[in-house]
Amino acid sequence: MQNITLKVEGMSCQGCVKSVTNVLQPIPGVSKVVVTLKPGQANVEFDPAKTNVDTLRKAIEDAGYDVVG
Ligand SMILES: [Cu+2]
Repeated sequence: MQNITLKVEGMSCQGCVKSVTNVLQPIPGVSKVVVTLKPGQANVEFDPAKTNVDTLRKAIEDAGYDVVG
């Protein structure tokens, strides 16, 4: 298992937190998702054999938020 914290910009309320959580959770290989508003970030635990950071990043961006760093 690999654990990464992505900096997410554009979240303004708990609804956004839920949206980001909801797009990450169903990705195959993702086992744990903790999204926080302040600071705006997503901590994700995933199986690197099944998914990767680019996939996680793209899912967040497709939901309308920016991943920085
Ligand atoms: Cu919101």
